[in-house]
Order: sequence, then C-alpha cells, then structure tokens
Amino acid sequence: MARTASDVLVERLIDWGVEAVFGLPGDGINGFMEALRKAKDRVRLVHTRHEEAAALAACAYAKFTGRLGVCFSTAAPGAIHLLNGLYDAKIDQAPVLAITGMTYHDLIGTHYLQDLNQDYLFQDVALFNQRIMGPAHVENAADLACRTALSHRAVAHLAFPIDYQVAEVGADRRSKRNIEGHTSLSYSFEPRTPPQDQLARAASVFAGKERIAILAGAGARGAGSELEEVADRLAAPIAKAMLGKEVVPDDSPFTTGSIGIVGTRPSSEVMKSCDALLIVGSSFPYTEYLPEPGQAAAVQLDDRPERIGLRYPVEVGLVGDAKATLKALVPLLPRSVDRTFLERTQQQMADWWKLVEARGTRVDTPMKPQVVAWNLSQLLEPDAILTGDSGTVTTWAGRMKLRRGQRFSFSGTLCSMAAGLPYAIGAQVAYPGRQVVAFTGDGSASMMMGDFATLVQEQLPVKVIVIKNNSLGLIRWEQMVFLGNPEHGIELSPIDFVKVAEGCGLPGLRIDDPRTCRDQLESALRAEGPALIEAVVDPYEPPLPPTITAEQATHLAEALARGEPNATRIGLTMTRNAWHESAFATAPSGAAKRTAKRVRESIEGKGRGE
Ligand SMILES: Cc1ncc(C[n+]2csc(CCOP(=O)(O)OP(=O)(O)O)c2C)c(N)n1
Ligand SMILES: [Mg+2]
Repeated sequence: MARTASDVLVERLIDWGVEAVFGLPGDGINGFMEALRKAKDRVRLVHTRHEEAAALAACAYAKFTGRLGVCFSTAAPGAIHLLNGLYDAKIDQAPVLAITGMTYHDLIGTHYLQDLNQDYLFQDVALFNQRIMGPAHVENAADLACRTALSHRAVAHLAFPIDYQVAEVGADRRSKRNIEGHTSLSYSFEPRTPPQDQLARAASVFAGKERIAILAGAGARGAGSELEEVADRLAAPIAKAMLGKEVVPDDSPFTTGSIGIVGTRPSSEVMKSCDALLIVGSSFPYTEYLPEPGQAAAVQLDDRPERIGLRYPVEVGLVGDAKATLKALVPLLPRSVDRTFLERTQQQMADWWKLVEARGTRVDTPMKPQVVAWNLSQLLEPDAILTGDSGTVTTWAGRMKLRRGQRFSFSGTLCSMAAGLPYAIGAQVAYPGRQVVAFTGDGSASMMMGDFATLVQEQLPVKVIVIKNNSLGLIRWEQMVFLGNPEHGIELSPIDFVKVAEGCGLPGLRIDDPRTCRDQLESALRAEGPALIEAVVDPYEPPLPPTITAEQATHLAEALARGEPNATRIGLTMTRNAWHESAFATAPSGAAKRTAKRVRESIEGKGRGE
C-alpha cells in the first residue's frame, strides 16, 4: 500500500519517542487516522469524548513526564475545542504538539465546509505553527514542531489539509532546495547553570540573614532533594506555589506547604517576616502573599531570563536549570547557625497539621469537604498521582498532605475548570501502573462528564472523586468576600453522578457520612478498574484563606446584609467553625471570631439592607 504523508508524520512522531496521542476523529483528520491505525501497535490512540479533554490530557502527560504530549482533532470545530487545553500548556509551559485537520488545500479560504484558517487561529497559542504543504514538507515541519515544543516547553501546531493527509509520498514535486533527509531527530538539551561568579554573588545575598524563606514553583520539580539541602543549609522554610506542590513532600521538615489563598498560615507568616527570599522556578501570581517589596533581599532562579524580577525585586537573578543550579549553589551558601526562624516555623506547621486533622475528622453532617481530602491523603498509595481542579476543591487539595513519591498537578495558571479528569487521563496513560486520582468539583465534573466513558473505553483505572456541593462553590465566596455581593447564578441543579458513572459503565459510590467516609473511600480506591466517588459535602463550608483581612470580613458582612439567601446557614457554619478551631494558633480563628460576630450582627440587622 502506498505510503502517505500521514504515514510519514506518524512514523516521525514515533521516531521522536511519541507513544500516545489523544484525540477524536472527524472527516477533517481521517487520513491521519488511517496512519494511526496502521501504526496502532507502536503508538496508542487515546480516544477522548471531547477535544478539550484530549488537549488537557496531552498537557498533563507532558507535565508529568517532561516528554512531548500530542493531541489531534478534526478541522475547525474540533480544533477550536482543543484551544483551552493548548492554552493551559502554553501558560504552564508544557511541551505539546497539536495536529489539526484542515480543509482541502485548494479550497482554503473559499467559505468551504469547516474552512477555517487554523494556523491563523493558533497564532497566539503556538510557538511553532505551520500548515503542511504536501508530503515532502512533513518531515521538515514535524521535526521543527517537536524540537520547538520540547526545547521551549511550548505548544507547536501542524495544520494538515485533508487531501495532503492522504497524498502519496513522491506524488508532490519536491522543490530543488528541499534535499531529502536534510532534517533529523537531533535534539540536544543541556541543563544550563549560571557562571560561578553569579552563583557566588547569589550566595552572598544570604550572608548574615536570619530569616530566609524559599518560594518554590513548578520549575523546581525534580530538584526537591537539592532544594531541601539548600533549605537545611540556610535554615529556610520552603513555601510552595500550588504548581510546585510535588517539589518537596508536605511531610518534609522544611516545607510550610502551599502558599496563597489556598495555602497555609505558616507560609503566609514566613513571607511576612523574612529578611531574605530565594525564589526557585515560580511565577506565583499572588504578590500580596510575598514579602513587601524592599522587605527581603531576594535571589531568583529561573530558566527564563525574562521572568527574573517578574513578581519581586531581586538582587541577583540566576538563569538556569533548577536542579543543576541548586547543586552548584549549595557549597557556596553560608550555613545558618541560628535556626530559630526555621524551628519556629516547624512548630507552627505542627499546629497547622493538627488543625488540618481537626477539620478533616469532623463528624458533623453535611460532611465537610475537608473530611474527604483528609481521608484521601491518608489512603493514597506511596506513588499515587493526584490531579486537582479549579474551585473550592483547589483549597481542599492544596492543603492535602502529599508524601514523598506522590505527585500532583492541575491547570495552575490558566486555572481552567474541568481539567482534573483529563489530567488524570494523561497521567494514567503515562504511568499505567500507578494509582491516579482526580479530585474535582461537581461544576467541573458536569463540564467533562462525557470523558467518564473514556476511562472505561481506554481501560484507565482512574478514580474520580467528585466533591458535590450543588454549586459553583468558589464563586459564591468570591461574590461575597471580594465584592460584598449576595451570591447570584452559582447554584447547580443536583446531578446524580453515581448514575451518570454507571451509565458510562464505571462503578459509582456515594459518600455522605463522615463516619463511613474512610472505609468507603478505601474500598473504592481498591477497585481494579476506574471508579467514581460522589462525596456529598456541606455547600456552606468556606474555603478560608490563611488569614482573613478586615476588608474581606466587611465584604462578607455586607453581602449577608444585602440579601444573601443562605445568610443564616453561612453565619451558623462560620460561628461553629470558629468555635471548633479556636484552640489552634494557625487557624484564622481570631479573625474568624471577629467575622462571625459581624456576620451575626448583620443577620440580625438584615432588614436594614437592600
Ligand atoms: C472554564 C472555566 N470557567 C469558569 C471558571 C471560573 N470558576 C472558577 S472555580 C468555579 C466553580 C467551580 O465549581 P465546582 O467545580 O463545583 O467546584 P467548587 O468551587 O464547588 O468546589 C468557576 C465557575 C474557570 N476557572 N474556568
Ligand atoms: Mg461545586
């Protein structure tokens, strides 16, 4: 059978080490499908139910492995569906290649069916973005696409006209200058380290400092042990941006866990009081959780020079690979003899974890979402991969205790809803032998329900935990706490996810009793294939930040007074929580008590509102 341009592309992808592609076919990509069919023993087709899931899964595959994630779609609508996942990859710097079908090469731009200039459309998202112009163009374009995506951790896109997909090799006229075989699979990547004098300058910033803090992000993944060595040397606690949650395990003596609104109180405290800061591989956006500009002498390590100084003024910027640079930096660092700052932080962390346990072992009903998170973190296998989502669920996941060897990621900077399940699909394809758990909200799950069936179809034993509060929970709190408005448009008519799961062919289990939560979770996690756990939780449990500002408390009180329909339930929940947590130094209980008082006052005087 004649060799087509699609065969060349698929062979080339295999040569580049691609083992799986995520997508769903259509008339605009069927020529490529045939090449995939012919190569099905060497490259896995992961058939998702939505192209967005395919792109997000490819992104997660790339994030978890560092290898190229590949997704594909038919022309126009399929390509448009890919975009959200591709933007996730662009923004979080994951190497992803998208292959999209495109209308017949000689009908482009003629208002033909599904005639969309996808290369124009993808111009912003893709760093490498080309139309394939015939069989002789495939290798050149594919090599550069793969090399660009990998070396820049970026998105590459190839738009492939339908007729060219099935064009026979040799049928097109190769131009004289396009010498056959002139491109290759060459790809060399050397982790960069800054020059020695720059390292010495960076190390000297920490001399004489007594309260050094470290902020670690996604760029520090794989450099955990070097980072712990630095932390030990400098007696410096490590606060982790959510994308860097897996950098060092939460049971490391050096970490204060997550930072930011979803983070821990000790992370906030170290940033508030540090006199020096080391930022490693992080563009953590919430600058209000960093030291005040001018407060700390800072060093930033990033492999993107343009990101040095992005969020905090730095004295020395180190441009390089995190692992290699930290390794070179360690011997130059002054050894902090005074370990008071670290030890005080460790005491606070002990209190924090007790608080997390207290929240996670409450037996009141409706069940607190933290109970599910707490039990899950106890039950996860030592090498489990956890994927998160956007919502109040981000807070519950952010405060889970990840142990050494476990991994975590989510759509971090784009913060897209509904990424949890596709991320789990990508992770499970990459690591078939590991336990993979998606921790998602009911709003997100309802956006991505079709891909429950992907778990069955593709035999991926992913466990999906849906935190069901019948609302877009995070938005309720944002409307009230950030703007002082009563909630609006955030309720969700309840979905029976157990039935949906069963309808898709996977077992479903409902948990609504905190007393049986652990046992039920345990049995669901033990299931051989995929399973869905619907955890019915208290919709009024606030995702409390580490500390509550006066402005936030005022806004909440205003919202309640202005006609928040669930004011009484919210008031009661917050009062009860403040009482439960009053013994913990790291709870925002001082502030929570104040808030509860204002809430009570505003409920009593509610009639005076709008
Ligand atoms: C695609 C997308 N749409 C909207 C948002 C804004 N958003 C962030 S969280 C959220 C609510 C998520 O609801 P759910 O999944 O039920 O989680 P919960 O907050 O209830 O835990 C929304 C609408 C977003 N981040 N992404
Ligand atoms: Mg919800």
